[in-house]
Amino acid sequence: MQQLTDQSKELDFKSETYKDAYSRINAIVIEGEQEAHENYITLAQLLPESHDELIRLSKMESRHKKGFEACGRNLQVTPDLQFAKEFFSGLHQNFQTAAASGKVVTCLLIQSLIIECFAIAAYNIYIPVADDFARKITEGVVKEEYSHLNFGEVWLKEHFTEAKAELELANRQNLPIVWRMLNQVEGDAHTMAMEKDALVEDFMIQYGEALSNIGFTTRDIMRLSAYGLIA
Ligand code: Y39
Ligand code: FE
Ligand code: FE
Repeated sequence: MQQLTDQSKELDFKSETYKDAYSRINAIVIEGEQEAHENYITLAQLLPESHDELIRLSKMESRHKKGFEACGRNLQVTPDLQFAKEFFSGLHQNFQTAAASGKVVTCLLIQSLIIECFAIAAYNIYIPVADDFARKITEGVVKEEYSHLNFGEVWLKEHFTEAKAELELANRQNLPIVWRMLNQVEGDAHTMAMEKDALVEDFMIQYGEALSNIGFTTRDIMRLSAYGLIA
């Protein structure tokens, strides 16, 4: 007999209300995994010494995408991919611009820190309130997202002194975008029993820990995190 949390008892995965919210959140995750796949291919070109490792990560991202497409089909939901493309356009644009000028530090901050922490927070909060099919898929995916975050942490830690100023600027330019993204999906996330407060808390814990592992002091982390608030 399956154990149900208080929250998941109230969820009707087949209701039109749930499926409507799912059409956007599922699309965001599918589009996010697709862009992550492309971003790691770009990073593989920018970092020839880590080429094979990054191609391996890019392949994981396309498997994640397939998994989440199956979650949508399982609930008979058509993902709103147009909405999702627009949702990611700010971070997408900033990643493309940075890649075009060889700014690998900015690319790593956007994909391997910000987007991975966003994914880890969202997946951790989703798992306890997901349908059985999606929960199993998401549990497998989130484990791999930690390894993607770890790649960024290790590389940036090794290059911390030279990377510090670029990281600060990239944080300032991209963290407010994440806050706006969260505000945009607050209502749909709520419909799926994922509370914004919990998403923000989990994101800040992951992101703060990552900055600490890279070499930032607590004081730096407070300052860097504060830029999220000006969204
Ligand atoms: O590295 C990855 O696999 C990340 C691209 C995937 C994106 C996940 C984005 C999740 C945001 C969901 C927002 C729900 C409230
Ligand atoms: Fe992924
Ligand atoms: Fe990832």
